[in-house]
Amino acid sequence: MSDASYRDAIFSTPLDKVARFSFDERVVACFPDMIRRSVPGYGQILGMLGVIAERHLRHGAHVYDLGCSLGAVGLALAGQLPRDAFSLTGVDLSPAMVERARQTLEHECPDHAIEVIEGDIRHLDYRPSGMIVLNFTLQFLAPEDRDGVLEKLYQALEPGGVLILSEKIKAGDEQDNAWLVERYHDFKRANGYSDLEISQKRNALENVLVPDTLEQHHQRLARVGFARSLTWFQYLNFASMVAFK
Ligand code: GEK
Repeated sequence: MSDASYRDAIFSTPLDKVARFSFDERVVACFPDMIRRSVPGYGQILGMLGVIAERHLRHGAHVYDLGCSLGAVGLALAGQLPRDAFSLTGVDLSPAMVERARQTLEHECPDHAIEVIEGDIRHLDYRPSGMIVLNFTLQFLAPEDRDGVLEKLYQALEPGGVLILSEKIKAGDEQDNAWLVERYHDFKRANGYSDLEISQKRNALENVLVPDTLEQHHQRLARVGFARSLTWFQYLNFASMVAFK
C-alpha cells in the first residue's frame, strides 16, 4: 500500500483554533481516502467521465482537468481511452498536489500524453479544448470569481465541446437543504467519521467552500454562453452537470 492511501484523521483531535482548510502535505497524504469517504458518488462520477468522453470528445482533442488534485480525472480517462484518444493538462494551485499527481500519472499511465502544471485556474491562458472538467473545484473559488473563469472556459471549448462541472450544492429551500446536510453527515458517519471530525471539518470549510444551488449553476452556465446544460448526477448535496457548446 502506498503512503497516498493513509486514512484521513485530520479532524479527529480537538484543535485549539479552527484551522482553515488547506490543500497542504497533510491533506495530500490522505486525500484519496478523504475524498472517497467525504464525497458521495465520487467514484461513479469519475467512472462516467470516460463514457462521456467516448461520446463527445473528438479523437486526439485536448482535455483540461482543473483543480486536478492527485490526477484522478486523468487516471480515469487513461484507464478507459487509448493513448492517442486525447491529451490532458491537469492544473492545481497546491504544489504538494501537483508533485504527487505528476508522480502518480507518470507511474500509472506513462504512455498517455498527460501533463500537470502548477497554476491558478483564474489566471490561466487556456488552449482550445474538447473537454474541460471541473471536478469539485469551482466551489473553492470566491463566488465573484466564478463567472470569469467559466467565461474563459466557454471561450476555450471547441464547438461540440463539453464542460463537466461537479460541485457540492445547496438546496434553495431551507428545509430541504437541512435534510440533505443531515443525511450527508449520516453518510460521513457511516463511512467512519466521528461527530467531532464532521463538525470540525464543517467549521474549517466555512467560507472556504461556498456552495451554489443547481439553479445558480445552470443560470451561470447560460450567462457565460452555454446554450444547454443539465444535471446528469446527484447524490445528496453533491451533483455533476454537463454543459454543451
Ligand atoms: C478530483 N478534481 O480528485 N486554481 C487551481 N486549483 C485550485 C484553485 C485554483 N484557484 N483553488 C483550489 N484548487 C479532484 C478533486 S479537490 C476537491 C478536487 C476537494 C484546487 C485545490 O488545490 C484542490 O486540489 C482542488 O482544487 C479541489 O477529482 O478537495 O473537495
